[in-house]
Amino acid sequence: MKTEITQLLKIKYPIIQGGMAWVADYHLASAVSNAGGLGVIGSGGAPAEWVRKQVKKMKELTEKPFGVNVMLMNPQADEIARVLMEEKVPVVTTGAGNPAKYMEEWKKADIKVIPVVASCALAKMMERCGADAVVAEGTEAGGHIGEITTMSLVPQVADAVNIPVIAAGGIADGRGMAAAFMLGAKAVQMGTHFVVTEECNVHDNYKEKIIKAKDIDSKVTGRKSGHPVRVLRNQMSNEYIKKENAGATLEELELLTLGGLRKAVVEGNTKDGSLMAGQIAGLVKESCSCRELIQNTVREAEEIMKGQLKIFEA
Ligand code: TUI
Repeated sequence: MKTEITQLLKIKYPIIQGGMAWVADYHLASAVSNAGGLGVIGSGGAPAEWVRKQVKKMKELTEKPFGVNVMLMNPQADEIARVLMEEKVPVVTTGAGNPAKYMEEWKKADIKVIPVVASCALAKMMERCGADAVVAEGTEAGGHIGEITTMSLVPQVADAVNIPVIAAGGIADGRGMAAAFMLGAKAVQMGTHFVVTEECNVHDNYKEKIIKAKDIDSKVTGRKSGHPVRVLRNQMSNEYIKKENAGATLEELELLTLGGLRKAVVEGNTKDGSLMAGQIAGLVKESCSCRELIQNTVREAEEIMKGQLKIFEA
């Protein structure tokens, strides 16, 4: 399955693994890269030296291309940006902000830069700054999100820029991948489905919550504070939304989410933790290896695209 993205990133399949904070460490990312996708280490709110160690481990475990995601609200983002150049990381993705100030240096260091965007305006600005591609992430995604759905965002971004577009948000199988191609994407980024893979080291309780989730089980916290985050519904999200609607202060609300992702990923605390996951969690029914997930997704997408005319036969 050759596309502009497989050629740009020198990977076998046009599947990028979302660089999920706390979730996507070198274990998951190396399994994805070794299976022919692009594994991405999620640096989230971690310190720069943690990122350097992760990258070194990654290099020991794979000779394939890989990436690191920089979460731009991290107070250590500047230091991390430097570590990625020093370690000659092949690909950088960014999230939750505007990476313009790093782009020139990253490009000089020969890094492929792929910002995650939730609007055409940021996509166009990133193209002007020299981005190699963009991930257009719809509001169906888990974690920190924008407002526009994948179905509306991807074709608009594809028309707005000349660099290749990667679709994200609501994609967990070959049907989603085929749909993304129809909308103009040249690859997909998946997060939620990779959380439940065998190589992903999150607590089993977190995986089980995703596997048991139904279509309507995700909720968005923080809409009022301007930092909307999609999580699986639990005691924390219920309380958060109740307090948010009652006009609680930001400080009060922040107390509820403080360290929430760590609680979910490390402790398996499904009551108070932030179980970040996308709306597509309801489709995720079982765990498998990263290789199986990637190959099944690609096979299903290819079969659908070959059989497209059948849609009109009924
Ligand atoms: O970044 C993500 N998803 C994330 S980051 C994250 S870590 C976190 N932990 C606790 C609380 C909050 C975050 C969990 N999930 N996705 C990429 C993404 N970027 N989605 C939306 C955006 C985005 C939104 C607004 C990017 C830029 C932007 O505006 C930039 C600007 O300045 O115009």
